[in-house]
Amino acid sequence: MASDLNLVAAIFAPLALACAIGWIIYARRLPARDTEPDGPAGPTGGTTEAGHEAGPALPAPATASSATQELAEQILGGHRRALSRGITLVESRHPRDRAAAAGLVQAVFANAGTAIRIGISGPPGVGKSTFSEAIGLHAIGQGKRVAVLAVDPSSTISGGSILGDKTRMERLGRSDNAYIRPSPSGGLHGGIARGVRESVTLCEAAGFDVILIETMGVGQAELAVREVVDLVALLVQPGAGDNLQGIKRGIVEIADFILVNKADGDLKRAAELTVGEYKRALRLMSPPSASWKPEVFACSAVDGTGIDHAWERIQAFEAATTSDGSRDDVRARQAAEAVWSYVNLALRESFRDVHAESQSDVAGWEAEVRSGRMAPAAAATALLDMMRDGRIATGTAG
Ligand SMILES: Nc1nc2c(ncn2[C@@H]2O[C@H](COP(=O)(O)OP(=O)(O)O)[C@@H](O)[C@H]2O)c(=O)[nH]1
Ligand SMILES: [Mg+2]
Repeated sequence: MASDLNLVAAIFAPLALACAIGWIIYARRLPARDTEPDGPAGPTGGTTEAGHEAGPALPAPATASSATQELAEQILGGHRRALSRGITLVESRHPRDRAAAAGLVQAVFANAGTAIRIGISGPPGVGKSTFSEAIGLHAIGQGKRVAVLAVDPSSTISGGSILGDKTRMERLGRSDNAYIRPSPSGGLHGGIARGVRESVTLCEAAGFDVILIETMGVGQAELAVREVVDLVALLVQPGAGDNLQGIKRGIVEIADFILVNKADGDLKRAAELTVGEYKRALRLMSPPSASWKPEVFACSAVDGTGIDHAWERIQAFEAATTSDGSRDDVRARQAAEAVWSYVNLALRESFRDVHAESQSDVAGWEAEVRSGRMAPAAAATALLDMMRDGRIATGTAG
């Protein structure tokens, strides 16, 4: 015990000394940096002259630039190219786009929130894209306007799979009442692509009242999509008898619907058996929402079996969760959660965009942690202190 403490002291004393010296050196450089025309200053600087000290500040994006305002109006007018440009903006990884993206979303925000948001999950090849097209066309037949946001895992690897999805949804893509947007999975944060929540808002503002979000078939994304949708439909393969053992319980637990797809041809019988197995398995699990008991049924995205039923049950879900208020509760929680996810992301990015002089510090602390010399929490504290001292480039809004 005592020797442990000695060891810790032996490791930390030089580190603490190094940090202290580092702070002194950097603190002396601070004034020079504060004069840079670098947009809003860091958390410790410039707040008084900006007048931010009076109460909770209103979101800066409320003052969208005229270009952003124009784009917002075009989106509200239902212009597809504007919608695509808007989505590109909210997906952007450039910190300099962040303010414009937030301004755009804020400018249309009052006109959003109107769609039913549906997550389509399941392993690659199960038929998510085919199902999205089938149910999308069905909904359009019922007078709806449908947007599909497809996050493709393989797009960054093969570069070709987005095209594959587009061809798969060719019929839907031809409809004036559909909008299909494949998103590269490159900008993942928290498992879903960057900007998905904002893209949903933009699609709603453009008048789409059904939003389908096809997630990549990996566990993390399937859990994360729950943060932006009202309901999750999990597609599974027929004949899952043996691999029912291997079902990722967590993923089944987030599903409001389990759809055994490909219930056609030779697989019809297997699909029915699989439905029974999932129904039995679900009885042992707790439903994701108190106001909805998950449903299991078979469908075929190819021959259309069960698609009308799926749509009818989705609407039943919508009716049940809007009338008891649970949908709004869920959305409120999602939105609040999203605030912290952005803060999280922006903080991380601030460290990525750290001032050149401090870059070696950031790298140094990470190296200390990697090598096992420093505890992660201590490094995080040191990094946050750096930010408080203004040695991090937080002025990325411009
Ligand atoms: N037999 C049959 N094949 C299907 C069905 N749905 C999709 N497929 C096929 O399964 C393959 C993968 O479909 P896709 O929609 O791209 O799957 P995703 O990776 O989950 O998006 C394609 O060859 C589809 O034609 C279905 O209901 N029945
Ligand atoms: Mg697909």
